[in-house]
Amino acid sequence: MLRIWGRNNSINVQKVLWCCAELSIPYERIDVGGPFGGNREPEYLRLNPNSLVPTISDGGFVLWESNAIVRYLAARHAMGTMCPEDIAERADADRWMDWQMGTLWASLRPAFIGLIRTPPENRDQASIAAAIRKTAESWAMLDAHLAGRDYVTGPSLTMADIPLGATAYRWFSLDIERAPMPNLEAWYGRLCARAPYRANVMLPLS
Ligand SMILES: N[C@@H](CCC(=O)N[C@@H](CS)C(=O)NCC(=O)O)C(=O)O
Repeated sequence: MLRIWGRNNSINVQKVLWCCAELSIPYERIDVGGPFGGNREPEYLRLNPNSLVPTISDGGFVLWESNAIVRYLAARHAMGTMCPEDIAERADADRWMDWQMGTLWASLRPAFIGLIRTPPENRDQASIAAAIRKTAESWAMLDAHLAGRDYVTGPSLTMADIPLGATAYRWFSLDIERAPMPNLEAWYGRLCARAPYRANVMLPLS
C-alpha cells in the first residue's frame, strides 16, 4: 500500500492527501514534521534528505517534492483525466503547478507564516503587507485565466488544480482585505463543493 509521511496540516502534504482522495487511492499516513518531529531522524533522512514532508513510498519507489508526487499519482492512477494525456495539455498543467510553487506560494508564504504562525507582537507588518500585495497580483493573473474555465486547464479538475487549490484555501482563510476576483472566487467555490477538498484541505489553520 502507498505510504505517506507527513503531518496533515502541511500545505504540501495536503496536496498529496487531496489527490489520493480524488482518485480513491488507499494509503497509510505516518505523522512526521512539526510537533511530531521525526524528520531529522537518520531513518527519515535516508528517504528524504531534505528533512521535509511529504515523502511517499509506493511499492518501494520513494519520492519527495509534493508537486512531483501529485504528478506521479495522477499519471499512475488517472492518465487521461487528472493527468492530461495530450503533451501540450499536460505541459499547461505542469506550468501552473510550477507557478504555484515558484511564484504564488513563494509570495504568500511570508504572509501565512506571519499571520498564522507568528504571535501578533512579533509580526513584521511591512513584510506581511508586501507579501499580500504581491500575492494579490498573482491571483489576479489566475483570475483572468479562469474566465470561461471551470477549472485551471479546462472543464474538469486536473492535477493543476491541486497545488493551486491548497494555496487558495490559505489565501481565502486569512483575515485580510481582498479585492473581488469573480472567476477565482467561482473556481474556489467549485473546489469547496468537493468532499475530498473539504476533508483534506479545509482544516483549521495552524
Ligand atoms: N518543495 C517541498 C517543500 C516541502 C516543505 O517545505 N515542507 C514543510 C511543510 S509544508 C516541512 O516539511 N516543514 C518542516 C516540518 O514540517 O517539520 C515540497 O513541495 O514537498
